[in-house]
Amino acid sequence: PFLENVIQHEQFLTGECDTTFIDKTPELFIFPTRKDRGTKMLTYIGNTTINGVEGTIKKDKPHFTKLSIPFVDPFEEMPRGTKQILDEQGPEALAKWLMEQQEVLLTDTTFRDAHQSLLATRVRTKDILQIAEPTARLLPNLFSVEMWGGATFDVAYRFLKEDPWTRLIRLREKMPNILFQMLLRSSNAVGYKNYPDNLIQEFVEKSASAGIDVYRIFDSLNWVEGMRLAIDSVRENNKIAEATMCYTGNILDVGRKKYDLNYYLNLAKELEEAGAHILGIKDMAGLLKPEAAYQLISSLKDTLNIPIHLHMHDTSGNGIITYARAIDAGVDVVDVAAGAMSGLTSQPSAQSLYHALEGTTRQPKVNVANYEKLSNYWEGVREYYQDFESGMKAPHTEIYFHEMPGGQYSNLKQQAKAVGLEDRWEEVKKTYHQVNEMFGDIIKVTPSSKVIGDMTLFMVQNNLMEEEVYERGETIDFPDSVIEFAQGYIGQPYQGFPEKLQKVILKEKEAITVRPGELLEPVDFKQTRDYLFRELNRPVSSFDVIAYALYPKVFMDYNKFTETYGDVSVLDTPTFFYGMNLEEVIEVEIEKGKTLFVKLNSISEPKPDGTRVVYFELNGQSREVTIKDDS
Ligand code: 3PY
Ligand code: ZN
Repeated sequence: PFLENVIQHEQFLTGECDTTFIDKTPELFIFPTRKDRGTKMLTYIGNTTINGVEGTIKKDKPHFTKLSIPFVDPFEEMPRGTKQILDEQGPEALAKWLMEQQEVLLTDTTFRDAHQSLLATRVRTKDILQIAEPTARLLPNLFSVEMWGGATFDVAYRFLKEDPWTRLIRLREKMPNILFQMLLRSSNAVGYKNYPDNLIQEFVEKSASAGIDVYRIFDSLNWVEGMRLAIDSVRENNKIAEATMCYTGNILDVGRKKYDLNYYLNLAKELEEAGAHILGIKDMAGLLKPEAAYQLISSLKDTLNIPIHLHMHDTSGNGIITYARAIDAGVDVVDVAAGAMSGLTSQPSAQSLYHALEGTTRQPKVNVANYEKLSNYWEGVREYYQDFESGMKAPHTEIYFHEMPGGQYSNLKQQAKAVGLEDRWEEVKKTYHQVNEMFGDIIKVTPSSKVIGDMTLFMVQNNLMEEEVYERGETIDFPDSVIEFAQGYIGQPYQGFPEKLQKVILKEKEAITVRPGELLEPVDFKQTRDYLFRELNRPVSSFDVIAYALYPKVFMDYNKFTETYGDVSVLDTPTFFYGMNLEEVIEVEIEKGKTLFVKLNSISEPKPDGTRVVYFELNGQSREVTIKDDS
């Protein structure tokens, strides 16, 4: 632990250590007390068996078929990939290389957006890690793998009870050849509000050192002022700034002027001037129609000197045609997911696109048979997460009407259900459209989409009509996110706020027009570290400090959880979600080379105090834990 403490120490990491370093850092000599990992783990399994896990339906653990992990030879040399181009030649050379390729390149989003959009972001590190090396070896020609950022960071701590930094570091070890890409919400980082500038800079620096190469940087209102700091930070770290415009509306609709072709061309030019190595187009809801894609990409190709990377969701079912037209127009990279994790609210399928482009000069250079093998693996894994499926069974063209982002659809449906609006889902979608109009037709993506979503549920729940919002606004307590939006705390919408509505929401409150980050006190990292060290009584890394600064409560709850239950990331996913069935035996590798065998023997009837005793065998020895039955 001493060595671990030292190498994580901020001063040590800066390299400014002399012989007084050890004297001045007595905390390095405090080691965490060794707790009984076995008991903690049995407590988690016992509790999950009896009480279930938030978000899943409590039931006996279903039978799952064995996962098929494609065989790859770990002793063979790792094939070279885009990561080597970046590391050896830098981001500009990588961008130039990209423009020189004849075929379209692919970003695989299976590790991030695909499961964020299909399975409420619940895919655990264990399931990603064991397919990481096969992916690196079987698909070395990918442009990048999107595997971090967006909601994955928060959900890892909050629901999966695992550390997202560990996911990044361990995946990096397994995949040294392909660029790692993340989604960065500019001044919202991987959170839902604006953070101080120094936190954004620190986040970029530390994530870059831990392994991120490509940053897809967007602002939820397409407000370039809100993106500059993130773009500059990425450039300073010699990584790839993929400055991104979010696509909304429909440039083919001549009646809808706000977001027309010129709007996007001007925005793209501004982003190029702001330092983008690549221009990202983020069609978070899947609204870009095929002909619109052709016109947009063709015009951008005439306007820009940087490559273009297109991201979309396949909710309408038109994803592949849109991609095909975008590819005809010269797009350089598109986002796809492994077949079994593609389609609907996720990205279009990699294999479908491959076959769709047969006979053209731009067919991607990936081995489609290898993609099928990886896809088979994901088909099995997806079963584990069946309780998180949204229930959408077929393409939804109504997306063109409500414009809800792929990642929000299942989430909002869950939220609506939680507040008893399950039967009024149709009304919710209509109101979502109406609220967008009330707000002046804004870009809708995290966190601005949350503002629209919160206002929508608020209006439906309270049976509020639009006129009533204006008439009775003085007496209405609007949701916090809506007030913050009207205050300018998530940035400035294109063409401003609708004045009347803003006034009603703000009441006595003032609105700002500057970048919120300018007004926020910088984070004191040293003080935060000291505080965490005292509270957690364990070595504190820079990663912990950032996580705490982003979401203090979520991070502290996560730590409290691990104090009680230990590191549950080592459990297989069915056990993590459903606990164990009677007489079942599982193997848990708690660290490399150290495996525990766990058998669940029996569970007692509840005692008068509501507890049950759960009887296990741990490596052949009887063990019992007492669990409160919450039912
Ligand atoms: C995110 O911000 O997490 C998104 O995926 C938005 O589309
Ligand atoms: Zn997306």
